[in-house]
Amino acid sequence: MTFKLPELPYAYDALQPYMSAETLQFHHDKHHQAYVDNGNKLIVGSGLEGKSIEDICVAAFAGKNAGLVNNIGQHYNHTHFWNWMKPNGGGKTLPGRLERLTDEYGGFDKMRADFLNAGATQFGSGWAWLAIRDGKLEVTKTPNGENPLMHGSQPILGVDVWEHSYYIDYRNARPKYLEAWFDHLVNWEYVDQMMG
Ligand code: MN3
Repeated sequence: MTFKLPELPYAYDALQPYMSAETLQFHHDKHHQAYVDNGNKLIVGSGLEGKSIEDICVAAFAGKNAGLVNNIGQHYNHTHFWNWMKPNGGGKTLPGRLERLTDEYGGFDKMRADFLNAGATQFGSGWAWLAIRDGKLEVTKTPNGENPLMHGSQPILGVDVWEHSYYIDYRNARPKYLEAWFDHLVNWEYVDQMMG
């Protein structure tokens, strides 16, 4: 099986003013495409051909295959990242299951603050996450192309904190990007779908 770049689920300019068309053109058409192309090359001869992308993430991390971890990991992460955003997203109204888990976690404001802090404090490139572990919500961060699947939990929301995700629109102001992203772009229905 060969992985393919998915189409964006909205127009390039649909997330303005919080994420520009220029950012999406570079991020989707150039960066994500490169992960797909490199991942497809690296998977040949790895013994993981034909496995699901989730299984490849887990096996590549366990096998310390850094090339696959980063490129197939980034393909997984970005495929969901486009869907974790939508025009007129954000807000505090969560789907029922997620609202219950968030209440158990300590409430929406604590979850938001912990998620933004995880993104702001990930040193260098990486991601901040909401994930489910043993039926409970957790907030985590990972470097480079890693994701929670590789660390034993189910990702349900992730934000890309590589500079290519925000530098055109926010320059070095990563916390401003994170706040705008969380408050105006998150597609909570897709987060709910990721809970299975
Ligand atoms: Mn990216």
